[in-house]
Amino acid sequence: MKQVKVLRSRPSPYVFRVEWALELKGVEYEYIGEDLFNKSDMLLKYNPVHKKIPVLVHNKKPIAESAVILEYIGEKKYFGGEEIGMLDLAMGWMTASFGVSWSSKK
Ligand SMILES: N[C@@H](CCC(=O)N[C@@H](CS)C(=O)NCC(=O)O)C(=O)O
Repeated sequence: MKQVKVLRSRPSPYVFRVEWALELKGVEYEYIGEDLFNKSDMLLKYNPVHKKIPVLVHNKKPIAESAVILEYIGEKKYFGGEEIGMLDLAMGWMTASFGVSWSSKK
């Protein structure tokens, strides 16, 4: 079982940015698809205030709000690797979402 999960739904620019940051860091993660018209108990539990995706779950700890998630992923202490630049985050997910450079996930 993977330690990192992303509650997501497509298409969502917020989710793309988070997934792109994980790809840049080389972090393996599991997708958990959400039906935003019928939100799961997991989403309601992990993001009880806003009830929105994305939510990152790392070692059972939920983190909501894409900007907060990106900051968390960028921190060396959690996932190591290189620091992620703002340009990578701002632009990278666009190419990824069009299938230009997405490495392992289609
Ligand atoms: N400020 C949030 C916005 C996230 C957001 O708006 N997510 C949308 C999908 S793109 C959502 O979950 N909508 C469901 C709803 O509003 O009930 C973030 O940056 O994570």
